[in-house]
Parts: sequence; structure tokens; C-alpha cells
Amino acid sequence: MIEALNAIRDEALRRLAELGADAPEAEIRDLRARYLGREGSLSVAMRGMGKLPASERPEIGRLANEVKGAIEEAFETAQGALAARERAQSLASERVDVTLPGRTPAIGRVHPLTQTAERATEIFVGLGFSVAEGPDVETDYNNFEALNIPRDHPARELQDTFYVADDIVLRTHTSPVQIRTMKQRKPPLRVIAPGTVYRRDDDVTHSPMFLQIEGFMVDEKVTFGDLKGVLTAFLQEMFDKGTRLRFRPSYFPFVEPGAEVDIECFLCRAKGCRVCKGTAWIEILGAGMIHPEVFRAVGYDPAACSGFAFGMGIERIAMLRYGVNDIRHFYENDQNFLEQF
Ligand code: FA5
Repeated sequence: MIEALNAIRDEALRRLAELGADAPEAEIRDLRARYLGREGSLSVAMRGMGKLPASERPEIGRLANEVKGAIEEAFETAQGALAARERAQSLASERVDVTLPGRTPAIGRVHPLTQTAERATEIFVGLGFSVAEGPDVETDYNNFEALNIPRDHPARELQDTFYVADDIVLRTHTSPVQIRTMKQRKPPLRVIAPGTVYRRDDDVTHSPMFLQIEGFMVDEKVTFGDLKGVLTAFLQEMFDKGTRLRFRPSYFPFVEPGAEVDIECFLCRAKGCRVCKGTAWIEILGAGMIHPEVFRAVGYDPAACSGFAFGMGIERIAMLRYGVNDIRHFYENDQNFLEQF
């Protein structure tokens, strides 16, 4: 038994040495299993110890453990050397250049239309207006009827409407917020209402979904002069002090008199381009004195109060502010475009 154990150790150490320094890990593992595995020769020999006389067992047992320890140590050394070699190889081939610049995570920013709407809101708040909101899905009554646009009124054709149901629409303008606010509150009122509106429209200056800011003021003696003053103050703050604007008489059923306001086209410096359609002016808002029928619809006495209202397009203002020549850029989500603002 003693000889057998010594022979197993010698053979194991010799065969491991024969494998050489470049032996792959799998071969070392196989060889190890051949001696130390459950069916390996050392394990088989040790199982035979039960048959030995009791007096020999302690000595043989000690020797068997020594042999096992020697074999284990030899394999551990070989496997350790292999691991060290592999680590050295991978360090030599993988180069980490610590001087490379880091990867900066992309940081989002506020959309130019939101920036423009926020700036506009800030200016109106500075002029004493407070902010109100209304839903995008609106009743036909608030969007049209209460604004003096009855069912068969030709003005409905001016706004290509998306209907959700017979009496429910995607609001075509922010003017229904006038109705909602006036029904809830009493004059004096100075309110703006920014929001999204929808129409069947699509070209370089028209989008099917766009933003408006409604504004209105109601008190005992509000005049058209107040309207001009507020809009001039707003536009000169939004653009610059020298900004020229013009009021053109126009028709909206919910105001009398009504006007459209244009500002000089900054894109072409008033020479005429495709955005201003060669006219040197861009229409940015509709406005006027609130119609007595609207006051009646919300339960106000038209003889006791007066007011102005306006509704302006945020995209048009943003186009002029940033020199953008096609409204569709705002909705295409092209990073190269958006990163400029
Ligand atoms: C209205 O929507 C009226 N509610 C405005 C108003 C309010 C008048 C209060 C009187 C009193 P209009 O349809 O003209 O009016 O639209 C107002 C502005 O929205 C336009 O001047 C323009 O700047 C913008 N606009 C209109 N249609 C589009 C569109 N399809 N895409 C982008 N902007 C648009």
C-alpha cells in the first residue's frame, strides 16, 4: 500500500511536469481528475484502506493524506501559473487609454416652441395677466356656439375642424378658454391661456397641430387702445423695441371690431420670401373687442362691461424669433435642428 501510494504521487507529479508550462487549462484539469477525482487513482486507493488491519491504518492514512496534499499543491501551483500567464497576456493585448475623453451623456433641452411659449407667458404675467387652461378636447358649444359661431355659420368653414363626435371637437383655437373662464369668474379679468389646438392644415406656415396663446381683458371701460398698447408692449418685448406691427381690419364672429396683426418679416428683412409669401409681413394673431353676444353667452351684461381678446400663433413667433423658415421643422424631432436652441 505504501508503495502504491508513493507510485501514484510520483506518477502524478511526473505527468504534470510532462504537460509543460504551456499546457491548456482543460488538460491540467483532466489530469487532476485522473488522480484526485471521485474515481481517480488516489481516491480508489484510499477507499481500499478499509480492508487494512487496524494497526496499519493510522500510518497509511497519514501517508495517503501527504500524497494527496502533495498532488493538490502541485496542481494548484500549475493552475496558478497558468492564470498568471493569461492575465499577463490579456494586459499586454488590451490597451486602456486613460487619456481618452469621457463619453458625455446627451442632455435634453427645452423645445424651442416651449421656450417661446414660456417667454411669452412671462411677458404677459409681467403685464399683470394670470394663466388659465382648458382641455384640448372641447365641446362644440364652447369652441363655436358660445363664441357666436352658430351651426350653420360660414365662419366654421374657416377652421377645418377635427370632430371627435357630433358635439365634441379637438379645439380649433384657444378662444373656448375665454368662455370657460368668464363663466367661472367675474370681471375685472386679465387672463392668458396657452395651449395646443388642431386644424386640417399643412404647409410651410401651417401645421395640423399648433400652439396658440389666448389673451383677454374684461373690465368696465376697456378700449381698443388698451388692446393696441398691450400687444405693442408684448411684441416689442418679445422681439425688439424697433419691431413694426400693423393692424388690419378683419372678421372673427366673437369680436367687433376685429383685426389681424402682422409683424415685419425678419427672415427676409421685409424684402419678401416664401414664409411671408412675398408680402414682407407675417400674420401672427387675431384680435378685437369681445362681441356682446359672447358676453351674453357667459352671463355678463354687455352694457356694463367691455373687453378685448386676442389669439396668437406660437410657431409663427418662434419662426421669426429663431429665423426658422419651415414650421414643420418644429415637429420633426431632428436632433440636429433641436440642438441649436
Ligand atoms: C383664431 O384662431 C382666433 N381664435 C384668434 C382670435 C382670438 C381672434 C381672440 C380674436 C379674438 P386665426 O385662425 O387667425 O384666429 O389664428 C390665430 C393665429 O394662429 C394666426 O394668426 C396664426 O399665427 C396661427 N395659426 C393659424 N393656423 C395655424 C396653423 N395651421 N399652423 C400654425 N399656426 C397657425
